[in-house]
Amino acid sequence: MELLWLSTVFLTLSPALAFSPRPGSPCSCDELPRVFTDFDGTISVNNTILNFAEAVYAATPANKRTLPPLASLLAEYEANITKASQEYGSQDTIAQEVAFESSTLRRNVDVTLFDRVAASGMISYLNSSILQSAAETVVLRPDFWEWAVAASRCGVITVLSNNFSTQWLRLVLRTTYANFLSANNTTHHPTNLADKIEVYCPEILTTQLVTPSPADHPAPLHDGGDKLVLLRRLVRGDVSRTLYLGDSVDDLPPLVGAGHGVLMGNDTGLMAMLTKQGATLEPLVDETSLHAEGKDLILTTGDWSVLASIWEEEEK
Ligand SMILES: *[C@@H]1O[C@H](CO)[C@@H](O)[C@H](O)[C@H]1NC(C)=O
Ligand SMILES: *[C@@H]1O[C@H](CO)[C@@H](O)[C@H](O)[C@H]1NC(C)=O
Ligand SMILES: *[C@@H]1O[C@H](CO)[C@@H](O)[C@H](O)[C@H]1NC(C)=O
Ligand SMILES: *[C@@H]1O[C@H](CO)[C@@H](O)[C@H](O)[C@H]1NC(C)=O
Ligand SMILES: *[C@@H]1O[C@H](CO)[C@@H](O)[C@H](O)[C@H]1NC(C)=O
Ligand SMILES: CC(=O)N[C@H]1CO[C@H](CO)[C@@H](O)[C@@H]1O
Ligand SMILES: CC(=O)N[C@H]1CO[C@H](CO)[C@@H](O)[C@@H]1O
Repeated sequence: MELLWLSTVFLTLSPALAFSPRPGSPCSCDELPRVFTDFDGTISVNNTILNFAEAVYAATPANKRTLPPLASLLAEYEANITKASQEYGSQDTIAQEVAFESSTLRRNVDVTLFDRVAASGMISYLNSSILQSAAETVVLRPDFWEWAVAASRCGVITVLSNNFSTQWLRLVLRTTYANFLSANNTTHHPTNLADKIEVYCPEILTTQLVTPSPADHPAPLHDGGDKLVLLRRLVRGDVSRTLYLGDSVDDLPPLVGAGHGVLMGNDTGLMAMLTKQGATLEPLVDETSLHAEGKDLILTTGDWSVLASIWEEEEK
């Protein structure tokens, strides 16, 4: 089943596969890995599924709210993750944690929530203007767009997300990039960068509320294991020159399964847990960090500023 949808995704989307620095590009991008990144909490400060969910609740007339209040729904979801974790058994090592985050038990928690929200009918009250207002409330981590401007000259940027809507993430990209352009001296920035970022994410919307982009790839990604399987397919199994960025334990399979992993956001609690399970955490300092090797080595950074300087440096 999983293999079936993944091969469908793979076959449909093969044009996005090739890592090809722009012809005539002034930079020497060869030293830099191809980047795959989580969205919620990694590109954004916000867990943007919450901005989206708040918009859904606000749009639905009170007598049509077939789901419990958002806070209760999320508490139930968290309780379901805890229950799955306890049923799964020990997660004392990185390998066990990766296995749990890729397990059917864990995946089903997210699938259950997704299916329940889809079946509630509440999504149907959204419209373009409500979504646009919600997108304006999303805050990105510092220097994401500075990094993306530099990195786009070195090839494709790919988002792998478990969020509920590809259209929603596209709108957030377009909205935050437009705000970034208007706030900066952007004479040499590409105007369509927000549409060049490849986005692989589930799609809960059944109507087109956001102008489509050729880089939209609705795909049933419901846990970190799904992300790693897709990442591997997109590079035809050779992960040696890949980098995955994520902010949470859900991202552990691609964080340790990609060529290199960068944990975004300086989450000290999570960092302590990963160290206890046997991972080696090292701060991302400069370009040499991206060549460091080691089993379960995870680089850490607070925001996109170091990455921006690495990619900008490579262009000179
Ligand atoms: C998004 O993040 C900003 C900055 O941390 C915060 O003020 C806002 O409440 C967040 N929005 C949601 C919906 O979580
Ligand atoms: C939690 O799990 C139960 C049992 O599978 C399910 O009925 C319920 O909808 C789940 N809650 C959420 C919020 O996903
Ligand atoms: C979108 O929905 C809101 C709230 O239900 C409503 O006020 C608004 O008129 C709608 N806009 C469009 C363009 O349909
Ligand atoms: C804006 O960028 C252009 C091109 O790089 C440069 O020539 C110009 O001086 C800059 N303007 C300001 C106000 O920084
Ligand atoms: C994250 O940690 C690094 C290394 O300890 C530090 O240099 C950076 O300032 C921190 N960033 C944030 C946003 O806390
Ligand atoms: C409800 C849900 O699945 N939200 C997910 C949105 O994406 C972030 C990051 O990928 C996950 O941490 C959330 O669990
Ligand atoms: C390079 C640059 O000037 N970046 C600025 C662009 O605008 C944002 C505000 O949206 C600033 O935070 C950046 O520093």
